[in-house]
Amino acid sequence: MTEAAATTTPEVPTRRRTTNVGIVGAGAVGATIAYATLMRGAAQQVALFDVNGAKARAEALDLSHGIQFVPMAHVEGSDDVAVLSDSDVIIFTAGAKQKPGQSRLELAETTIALVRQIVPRLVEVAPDAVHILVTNPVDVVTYAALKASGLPSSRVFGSGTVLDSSRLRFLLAEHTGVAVQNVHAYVAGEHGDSELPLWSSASIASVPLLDWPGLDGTGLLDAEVRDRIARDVVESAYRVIEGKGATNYAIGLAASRILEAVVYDERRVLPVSSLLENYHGISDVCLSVPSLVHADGVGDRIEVPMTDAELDGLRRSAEAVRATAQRFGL
Ligand code: 6V0
Repeated sequence: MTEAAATTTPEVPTRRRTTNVGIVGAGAVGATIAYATLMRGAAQQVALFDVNGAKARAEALDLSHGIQFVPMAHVEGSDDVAVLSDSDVIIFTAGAKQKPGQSRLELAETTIALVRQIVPRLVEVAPDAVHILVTNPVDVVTYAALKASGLPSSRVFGSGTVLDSSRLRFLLAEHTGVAVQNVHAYVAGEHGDSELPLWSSASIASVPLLDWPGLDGTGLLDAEVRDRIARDVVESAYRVIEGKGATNYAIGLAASRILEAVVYDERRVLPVSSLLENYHGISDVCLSVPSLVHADGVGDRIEVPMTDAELDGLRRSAEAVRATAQRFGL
């Protein structure tokens, strides 16, 4: 054996290539998603795009001043969409706030016009990106973005009921006294009033939720308690907004968690909102159901077994979202 052949090359750690994340809208939600993403080290380049350039630049500067304390990253902000060039993932949070006297429907109309105007530009500057929509009404906005993008449906999906499911798990954990990590339950359907918890497939520490005996007989989950918790999930956003004008922290964490599932090709099951094709017979509507999220976006939807009542609820939710979409000519 020659001397050269005997020499072993020292192992050079393979570095993951840089992940670029673009955020559209540097408001309360967009800036908090950027913050959560940096804290979790999910991206090395974070770009904020907002029509309000001063705000985008200021948020980027503020975040940059904290880079010393998080995994390495670079943050930029601009009112030029080119700042999002070559993003691997784009998270869309832009939206007008409700003006005095403006109805929710009018607001939705403005938002959909915004999506139709911006999304084709995003596809131009970042042709390979996976798009995650957060702006409300998120299911209809996702559908509009998908149509405007011309991309395969796997690459355009909404944060959907990931946040609502996390609220549900929090409330169940509080009620039962079991850590939220051991509570497994999904909210499916619209991110909004017609959403529904999938009680029949939920479990706590491997015990089916509907059979949960309670710790020492406390924390039982009878129909009355379940109804109250389901109502709380829907109303909790209104309560936060009443107190502080917006919700940003939980959605910031939820969106950065979805982002990680894409960036790390996790195949994690998350209830994101995507175009359904014959999911329990439901088609051509963006709606949240437990789905695999990986590097190419959203993959298989999990056909969770449902009771007749749950299926009815999901179909009603699909109808509600479809009706709104049709109102805007989608
Ligand atoms: P915000 O603080 O008003 O921020 C919106 C930002 O969008 C502002 O900075 C605007 O300048 C910017 N913007 C407006 N038009 C454009 C444009 N054409 N191009 C670029 N930027 C633009 O709102 P906030 O951040 O509180 O909320 C953003 C959206 O997220 C709203 O639609 C919320 O309803 C929605 N949320 C969705 C949640 C979910 O679970 N899906 C949860 C919370 C909020």
